[in-house]
Amino acid sequence: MAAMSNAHTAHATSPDAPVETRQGVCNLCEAICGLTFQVQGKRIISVKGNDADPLSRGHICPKAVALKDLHEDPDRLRQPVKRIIENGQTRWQTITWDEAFELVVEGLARVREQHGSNAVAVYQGNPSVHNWGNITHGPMFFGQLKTRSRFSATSVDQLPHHLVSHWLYGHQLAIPIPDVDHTRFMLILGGNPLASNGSLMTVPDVRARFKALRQRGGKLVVIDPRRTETAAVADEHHFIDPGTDAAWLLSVIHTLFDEELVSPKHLEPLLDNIKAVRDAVAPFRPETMAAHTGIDAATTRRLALELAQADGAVVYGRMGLSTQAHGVVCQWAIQVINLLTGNVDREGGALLTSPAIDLIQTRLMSAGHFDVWRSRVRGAPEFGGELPVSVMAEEMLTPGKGQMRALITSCGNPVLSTPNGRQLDQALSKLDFMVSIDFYLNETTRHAHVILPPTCGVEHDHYDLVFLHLAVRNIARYSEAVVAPADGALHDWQIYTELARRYARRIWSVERASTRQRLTGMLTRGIMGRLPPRRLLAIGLNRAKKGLSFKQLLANPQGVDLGPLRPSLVAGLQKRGRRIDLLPLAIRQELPNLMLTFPAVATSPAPSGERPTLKLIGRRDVRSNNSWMHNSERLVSGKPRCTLWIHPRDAAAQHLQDGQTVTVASRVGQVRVPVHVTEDIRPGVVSLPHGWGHDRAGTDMKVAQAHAGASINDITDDRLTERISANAAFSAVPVWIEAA
Ligand SMILES: Nc1nc2c(c(=O)[nH]1)N[C@H]1C(S)=C(S)[C@@H](COP(=O)(O)OP(=O)(O)OC[C@H]3O[C@@H](n4cnc5c(=O)[nH]c(N)nc54)[C@H](O)[C@@H]3O)O[C@H]1N2
Ligand SMILES: Nc1nc2c(c(=O)[nH]1)N[C@H]1C(S)=C(S)[C@@H](COP(=O)(O)OP(=O)(O)OC[C@H]3O[C@@H](n4cnc5c(=O)[nH]c(N)nc54)[C@H](O)[C@@H]3O)O[C@H]1N2
Ligand code: SF4
Ligand SMILES: [Mo]
Repeated sequence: MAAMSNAHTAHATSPDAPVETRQGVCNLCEAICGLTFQVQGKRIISVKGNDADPLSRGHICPKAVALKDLHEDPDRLRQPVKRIIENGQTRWQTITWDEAFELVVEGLARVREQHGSNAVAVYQGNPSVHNWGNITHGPMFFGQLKTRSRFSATSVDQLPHHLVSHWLYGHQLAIPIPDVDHTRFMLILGGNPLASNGSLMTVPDVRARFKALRQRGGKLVVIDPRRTETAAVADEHHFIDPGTDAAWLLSVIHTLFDEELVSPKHLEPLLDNIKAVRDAVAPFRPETMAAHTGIDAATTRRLALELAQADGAVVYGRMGLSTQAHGVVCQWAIQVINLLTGNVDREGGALLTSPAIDLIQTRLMSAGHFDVWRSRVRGAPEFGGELPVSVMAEEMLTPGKGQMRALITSCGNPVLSTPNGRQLDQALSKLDFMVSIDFYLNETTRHAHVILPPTCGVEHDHYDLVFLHLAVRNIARYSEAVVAPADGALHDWQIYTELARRYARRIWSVERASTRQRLTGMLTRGIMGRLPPRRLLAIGLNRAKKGLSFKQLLANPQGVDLGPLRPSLVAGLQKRGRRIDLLPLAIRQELPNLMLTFPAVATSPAPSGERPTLKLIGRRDVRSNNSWMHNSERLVSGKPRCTLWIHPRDAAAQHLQDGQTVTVASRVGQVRVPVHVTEDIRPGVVSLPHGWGHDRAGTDMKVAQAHAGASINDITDDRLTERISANAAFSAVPVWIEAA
């Protein structure tokens, strides 16, 4: 690829500029740690945890320091670029924002005119929820596309949580958060907060919090096919066969009934269908399930008893549970256990938060809807207006009416992060038009015709609309930008504002709209374009009437403590005259099938016909952040982290030595990676982290290329999905290995 003219003077600064201290935040993961930066002009000198922060209390991990690397990265795009093909060679040319916006609007509008609005697809990746300008101003643009072809990282992640909360508590974001600071019994399945720093549970400094849990006499139990960093600090760890958690959780519910441990207490008057649940779980005896899960019946019965008897207990399940064939049943069963033991909406159990800006009460986020329409090719259900991303490539590759021909990606790298990424890679190369809002030329954005690069995290302000909703303690915290952006740089929200304005003008020059529609649109865009996120926050706080003002937030950049989590769910439901139906129809229908589908994995024979089938699972590392912080030398240096964990028994069966390179093959493809032979993984299971595979041609991330690794999603399977929601099923993918 030709060199890019990419002046990276943003961090240049004069040596005699004063050194200043600024309080900011790390927006890389859900822990949202408060940070103290030392800056000189536009140069970041140091990054430290902020001891005064009421939530993160000084916590910091290696990734926060890499915010400086991201800011200074010479490979980071700082001006829009367009892709040009000259003599068969791809070249990226820097263009003005004006030209870029016009190209994008024209490219999208043309596809819409020729093929209809659903031919334009959208994929919004994970940082969309870590960068509030996307939430405040993105909808203004995306709404105008009037497309049903919307996708996001939700369907490779937490979709089952939303669906279950939507059913049980009436809102997709009504997700009860573990009261880690007060619980006396915490059972974690499929989550590794010591590496991930918590998810759907914003819990910075989690190591200290777990230590405190044990010091007050509480107990921490981990169920995971791997002996994880979290398992290492727990009282107990039990290996489970991947993909079988639903059977185990159902056997826990069975035990609660069987041993008369059901005691919903304050929840009792709200619960419907308790008896129906008892009947539905009757076949799931711990004694029978043990053969599937690998957890013996005595352990299951004991854990159910300890859980029921603890004065404040909580079961919590994350990624490893949501992204498996029975992810929805898993997340449903967890809620049912917490409800039947009276642990929802009580101190030490699981509680809703009371954020200063409440996305539920303000109706900024919809309650959610399910299966109102389905995808064209496979018939997968929508949730909340989005289709599961496992179907995105086939919708682009399958001809016919409604075929997707244009794509907008924002904050996402689906080529590395969605199942069967190679297929998507191909599909993207065939699109009529693609635009990416991203500051890297990476595995996904290299297919774009135009890339619009926003500012990076330290260059804009923050208020965490999403993760303050999910935090284990209520706080409010507004952080100003740490360093000023380069002249002419645009924030994500400004990009959306401009796209919205120009797209409306372009579309309405040919499409019909009523005068009223036009006027409302113009008014909304006119007002929103003048209101940066911080002004909206000030207005929101004012309206919320919780006695907290934007001025107060400005005066307390370390954050304002709003206290521990307090019961509010029951009162909220009662106010709305709502009850909790313990057995939603889809679950009622699914449970009888559950046993028939074990093992919950594809059964195609091994390519060689002989090699044993192993079950592939994922892994996160504290120094890695999904697919995109790999261009920081300080994070990727050292031992290679993209290794395949394998048990000594399975290694011996194929005469593999530690460090040896193997080929891992699945139905959809293969990768080559070194093995790490370890007893920390269950026999029959192998584990590979995601987000790697930076050796594709045409990217421009030099550090990442030098530490390429391989992409697990070249072997995960777009046909393996969660049975109800069609969320990606990354756990228990059948694979075969062979010395390379
Ligand atoms: N350092 C770092 N932190 C991150 C991220 C990152 O990439 N790096 N990503 C962020 C994001 S986007 C998210 S969503 C969160 C996710 O946060 P977590 O859910 O805590 O993520 P993981 O560390 O992947 O933990 C998943 C666990 O599930 C286990 N597992 C896999 N299959 C099964 C199974 O079938 N049953 C059971 N019981 N366990 C299983 C895996 O071994 C692993 O330990 O992390 C966030 N934080
Ligand atoms: N096999 C397997 N696959 C997985 C997972 C797994 O555990 N196993 N985990 C899944 C999970 S939980 C998630 S959340 C997804 C994540 O996958 P994605 O959401 O698709 O992508 P990320 O890897 O988070 O990449 C983020 C992209 O956004 C860009 N970016 C960063 N900040 C900003 C910003 O402020 N504005 C804009 N416009 N762009 C920005 C980065 O340059 C990068 O290109 O991966 C999923 N894929
Ligand atoms: S745990 Fe690390 S990556 Fe996550 S917010 Fe805190 S400093 Fe950032
Ligand atoms: Mo995620």
